Amino acid sequence: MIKQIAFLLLVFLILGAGANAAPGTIVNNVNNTWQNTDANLQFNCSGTIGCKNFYYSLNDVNGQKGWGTDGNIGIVLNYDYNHEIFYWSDDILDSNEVEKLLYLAIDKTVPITSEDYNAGWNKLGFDQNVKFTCFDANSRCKEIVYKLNGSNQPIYSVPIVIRSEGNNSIAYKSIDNAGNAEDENTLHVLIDGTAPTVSNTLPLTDTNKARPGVSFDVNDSGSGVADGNLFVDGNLVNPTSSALFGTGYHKSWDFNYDLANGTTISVRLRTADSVGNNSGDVNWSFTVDLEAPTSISINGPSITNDSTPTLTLGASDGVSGMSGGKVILSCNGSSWSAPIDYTTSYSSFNITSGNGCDAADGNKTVYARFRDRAGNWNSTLATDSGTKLSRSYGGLSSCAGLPC
Ligand SMILES: [Ca+2]
Ligand SMILES: [Ca+2]
Ligand SMILES: [Ca+2]
Repeated sequence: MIKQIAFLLLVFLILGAGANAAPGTIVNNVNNTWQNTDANLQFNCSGTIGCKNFYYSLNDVNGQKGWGTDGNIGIVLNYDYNHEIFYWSDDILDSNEVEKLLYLAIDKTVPITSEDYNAGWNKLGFDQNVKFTCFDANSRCKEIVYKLNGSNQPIYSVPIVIRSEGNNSIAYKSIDNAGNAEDENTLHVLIDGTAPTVSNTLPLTDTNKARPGVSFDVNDSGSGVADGNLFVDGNLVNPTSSALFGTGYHKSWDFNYDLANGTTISVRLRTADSVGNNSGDVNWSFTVDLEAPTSISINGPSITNDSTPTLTLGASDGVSGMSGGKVILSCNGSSWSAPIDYTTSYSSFNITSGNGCDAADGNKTVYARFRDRAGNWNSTLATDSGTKLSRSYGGLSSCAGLPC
């Protein structure tokens, strides 16, 4: 029995001395998820009698490297792919290791977000949906994040609904499963609920022009003025919007024939912005006054020691009238005071200085010119040849020029 055991042990030792265990290759730096950087794989081999060759198949391309003496082989993967690597080693007695397989996924490419929304101006009262779609060819999309008017929002999941008037900004980007983040994009949802405003309607209530220009300003805070119809005395004078509106929104239209004195004209303007908000009718009217004031007069005290004596003024006007009219005064008929509102009694004109006046005692002459509300002066400003009234003053005291 002992002999039999000894024999079996001897056989085992002999067989064991002649057998050779295949080498074992391991790999480091393997990331089991998608990564957005290059992969530097480090292979190491261990074998009882020394590793000889390293064999690999990278994405069906075969390669071979000798182990040499350092026992370390590196392979760099630097492009997007879910890389498939078969690898094994043999040793100096050509014992082959069983083939091994690893996958390594690289994605260095950012995802792309597409958007679906109405890019132009929209009318208030209608929901505006903004839909985002993310595309990523490798690791696939993880999430879409966005900010609405600068405020961070929950992860995008369903179409965003915008209802607020104004310029609503949405900044957004997608992120993939490897952590690649797209550069932020911004879109704008434009909603306009405010009608255009009309201002500076001219002429005012009266004009002194026989062919006045009808003009107005239109502005719109949102989508812009897009349409307008101007009616003068009930007649549509500018039937097309392009003729009315451009970039400045100040428009005018001139009569091409003379209007008679006393004619009253009514004007109606209808405007709308680009999304249809309507200003409604804007109405104004004016009357043509082509005649200067009449029955003009100026009177003052016959003698005074007051450098600003009370002047009694008078004028009448047939169409626009003197309410809102003006007066200018002068001592020589050529140098005039600034216009003052028309009044029948005025005591602020200094007859001893300025406007052609001097400080000397003696007779003074004061000239007056009158303008009606529509702007008609009773003579031109450039000369004194028009209608003027004068009044002589005398006997200014020795303290002339000073209120004594
Ligand atoms: Ca990607
Ligand atoms: Ca508007
Ligand atoms: Ca008049």
